Amino acid sequence: MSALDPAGPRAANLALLWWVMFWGATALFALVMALFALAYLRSDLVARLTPGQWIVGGGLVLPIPILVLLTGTALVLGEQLLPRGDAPVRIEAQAQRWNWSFAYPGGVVVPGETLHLPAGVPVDIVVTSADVIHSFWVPRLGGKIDAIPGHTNVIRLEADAPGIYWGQCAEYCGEGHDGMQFRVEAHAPADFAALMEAGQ
Ligand SMILES: [Cu+2]
Repeated sequence: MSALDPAGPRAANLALLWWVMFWGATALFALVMALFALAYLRSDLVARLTPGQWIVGGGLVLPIPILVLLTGTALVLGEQLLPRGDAPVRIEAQAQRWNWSFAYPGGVVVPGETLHLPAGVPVDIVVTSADVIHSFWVPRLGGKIDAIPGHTNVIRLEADAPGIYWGQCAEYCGEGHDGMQFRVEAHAPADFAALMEAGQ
């Protein structure tokens, strides 16, 4: 159930962003440590820099390219996650302490507490809550979104291939929160269509 083990294009975006942030932070840390070491080992060299050079170097030259890179990556990758237009499939998910229920288009009922999806196509999940604020999260398929009573939030997910994935409530909601998992099953599109047919 790791967000760093993506199984769909949206989760892949998020994992890539994580790695960019991780390596960006690592590079910055290494740079600061190198300057720190330099100050000890070659203090004569460091002492030659004027305060103005420190301010321009450390306050402008160093952070601007890094901020442009990190913010730019976050904007481009995050933008691609937005649910633009209508996805081919729209499924409602309702959270309640401490489980999830799912409703399919056309009043289709699928027994069990599994969220069924077609693989290879974007799916919009319309998320709400019956009681307190929860959060809908399937780490391997996409980001997370709040489940708020009296309000619906839409998140778009996509699974590359059929398989079983797991979701978890990501907002502390009481003593049953840690057990508030749900099973997600992605089917080949024909199998998903058959499942919807059978549930009518
Ligand atoms: Cu919770």
